[in-house]
Amino acid sequence: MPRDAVPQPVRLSDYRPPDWLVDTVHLDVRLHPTATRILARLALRPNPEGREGSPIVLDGDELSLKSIALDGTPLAGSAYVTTAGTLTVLAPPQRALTLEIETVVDPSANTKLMGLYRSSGAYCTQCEAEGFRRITYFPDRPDVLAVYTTRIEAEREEAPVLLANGNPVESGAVEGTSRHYAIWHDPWPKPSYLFALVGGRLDRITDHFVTATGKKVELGIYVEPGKTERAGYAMDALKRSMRWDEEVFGCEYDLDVFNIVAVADFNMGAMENKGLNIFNDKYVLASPETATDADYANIEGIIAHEYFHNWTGNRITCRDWFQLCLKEGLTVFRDQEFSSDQRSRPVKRISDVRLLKGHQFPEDAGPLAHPVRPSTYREINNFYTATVYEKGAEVVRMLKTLLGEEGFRAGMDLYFDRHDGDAATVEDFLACFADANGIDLTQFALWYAQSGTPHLAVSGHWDAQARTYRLDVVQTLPPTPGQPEKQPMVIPLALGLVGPDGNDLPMRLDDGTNAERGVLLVTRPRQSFVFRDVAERPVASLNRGFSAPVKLTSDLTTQDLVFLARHDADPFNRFDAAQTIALAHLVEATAARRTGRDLPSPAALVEALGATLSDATLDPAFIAQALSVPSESDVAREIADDVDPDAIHDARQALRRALSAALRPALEGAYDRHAPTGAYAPDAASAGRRALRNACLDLLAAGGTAPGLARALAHFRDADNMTDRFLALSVLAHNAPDAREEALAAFYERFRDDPLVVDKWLALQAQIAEPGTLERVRGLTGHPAFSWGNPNRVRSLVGSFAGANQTQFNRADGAGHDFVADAVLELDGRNPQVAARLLAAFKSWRSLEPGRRASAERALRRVAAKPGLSPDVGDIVSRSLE
Ligand code: 0A1
Ligand code: ZN
Repeated sequence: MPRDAVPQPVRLSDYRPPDWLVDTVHLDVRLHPTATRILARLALRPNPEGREGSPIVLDGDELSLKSIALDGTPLAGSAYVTTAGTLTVLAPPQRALTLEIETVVDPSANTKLMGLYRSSGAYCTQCEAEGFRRITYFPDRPDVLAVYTTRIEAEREEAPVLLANGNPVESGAVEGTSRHYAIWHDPWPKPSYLFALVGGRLDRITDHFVTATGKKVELGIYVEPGKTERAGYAMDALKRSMRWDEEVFGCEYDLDVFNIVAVADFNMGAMENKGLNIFNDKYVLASPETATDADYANIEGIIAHEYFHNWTGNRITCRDWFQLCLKEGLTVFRDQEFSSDQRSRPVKRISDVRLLKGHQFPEDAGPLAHPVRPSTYREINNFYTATVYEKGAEVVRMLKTLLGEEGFRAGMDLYFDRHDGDAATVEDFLACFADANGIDLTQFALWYAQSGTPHLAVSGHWDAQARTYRLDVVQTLPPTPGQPEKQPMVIPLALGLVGPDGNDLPMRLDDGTNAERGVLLVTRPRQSFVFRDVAERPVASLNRGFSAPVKLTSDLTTQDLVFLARHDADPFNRFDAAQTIALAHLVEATAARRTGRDLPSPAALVEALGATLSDATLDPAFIAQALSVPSESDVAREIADDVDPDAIHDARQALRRALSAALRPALEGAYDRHAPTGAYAPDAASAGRRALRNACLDLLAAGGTAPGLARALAHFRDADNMTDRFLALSVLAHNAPDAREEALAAFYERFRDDPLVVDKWLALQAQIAEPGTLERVRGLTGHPAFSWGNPNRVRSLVGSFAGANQTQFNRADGAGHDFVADAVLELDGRNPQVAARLLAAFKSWRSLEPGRRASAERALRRVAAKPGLSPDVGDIVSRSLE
């Protein structure tokens, strides 16, 4: 396919089973830096469910075909045809047969990082979603499951380590040469997207795990030479994940070995290849000097995520890519639960919801909105989104809320039982929960089909005489691209009625039933729920634990919210009450900024946060979350229309300054009380203490007051770990223009040889909300530490500028938009996936005020007009402009 051909949309409704199946794949891969030879032997047979008499159509992309033979006989040129994307064997015998195909690829020239490529000299692969076709011709679709045997051969000097999926079978020297080989066999049938191999000069750490039934699994984590000391935490997280999946889901590991390889050049976070996970090294390597507490938590979560895919993704895979959420939403849910069990559940929930609101809600509200299960796509790489992952996880969480712990587990057990070895669909998944619980999930299934964030408007009415409390709920779902009309959803609304003493009142509905597990089922556009025997006016604590991914508005007063922030038994809502006060304040303050009116008073928020700060029963990590006021993009989302990022920034800065002044003694007290007591440890309790101390410092220094900055300088100087050092650096960079350059330079000098730390340095500078930042970022693209070829560097510098610097990306003069558009065009020829992700930063452009909206549109149109765009960027830009 020519690079600029706009691919035809693929539609879910067009799904047909494959015409040919592949039972086994034998690969012989001769690694070479520029000409790697792949000999593939495929055992194929016609699919009884396919179309009779079909040709064999194989996918291929940028392959050089050397030979092809059918049952040992070379195929005549007239017996097959190739196009840029396919190889078709014409009129094949309609029986089991063998194809032997020899291809050559150039891994050193592979800048897309899909298929076989090189990272710091090592060979590695990335096959999801459609990368296997860049290694050999194959029916590269997830419903073709085969058993793979892989022989890898390489110069021993260049690649002493040779890994592939499954179990090791044999290895040795290639007689009379400087080469060696290894053979791996994976007994579990798998789709091609789970294939992987690695060859290189790598160091490793090893350990083992004994499964619930007593089988010993050898564990290995491979890293660049000299970095083994930083792999220990990942290994620990892996073993905890393996145990947890046995205990919580009854899932046991199923091979003799489990290997992880960390590479420096990777398009995404990590990949769950069977028995051979390949990771972006950012999510493996950690030491107290180089990684923050957030990095440790990410490593734990992503190691778990990839490991959990072994059952949800690998043993049960997806029938087609429309079903991506079947593995991703479910596996995110599982990793969230794991981290909740390892750490503080409420704090984990708060940070997950922050992520959801910060990334998924804007996606759902803009031109790139799509259902959790899309019904059409032009480029599947563009659907590894917050909607498929994070909203997909919320949908699974709602199932659990609806069915309860036991009902949910029964559904999961049935799913594992019924579909082990299958390429399944969302319908298959839901049927397991429906069957195991004897319920109908037809309406619930709308969560997979309708895009957009539902809105719930709730009002409460207490009747003192009748001693009843009525909740009126109105449900709406806004139109989204391609979905002008919506049907009402099933919304599990967890709630509590909080009495004047701060305790929950019993909840009895007027039909005599208890609101089961404290959850109301909202299923209609308008619904009322009446509670009886309510002797006192309650305050409704709504959507507890964020039981449904909805935008909720209510008639709660500011006083009610302050009350909930102090007393709610549900920690998430306690947090959320203060955030709601802050958000309302910021929206009002932003409007005041734009019209020159006086800023509103932050007294209610000061009261709520003051109470939180002085509550000794609260977890420090929770207090830290409470202290961090909604982000600029949270405020932009709330305003939704005619957004002026500068006004938002000013309003938010003013609020932080006001909080800093009003809460100073309490903040200083908490800062001092949470000073480190011993050497750094990454556990949740220690991290929580640091988080609180750092949140206090961050507020104390807001606005650059002298005592706050003095504290920050001391914090920077005295830090003995990256969490503290980087927080202090960031406080200085944002608030102390005079101290900034020296601190940034000192930090760079110290960590210049450590690319993952340099990434933090790049990202921080890109986020400074000042007009000089664009020039700084432009300059940094020429810095020796920066490279357009490494996705982590690009995301840190350009991605942070576009995604985490609202005022400078959306500069009034349009220069921020132009810079990012130029970066996208620069990158597209090299790595379309990274370019397309960067371009998605424009997803909220329509909500900007007219001047900025016009400049964003101009930038997008300029991208759209460029000839030869990749399908990835072409797809994002056309949907953004639709
Ligand atoms: N399945 C992986 C995500 C992933 C998707 C595509 C990739 O290609 C570049 C890489 C990774 C996960 O969910 O972790
Ligand atoms: Zn995943």
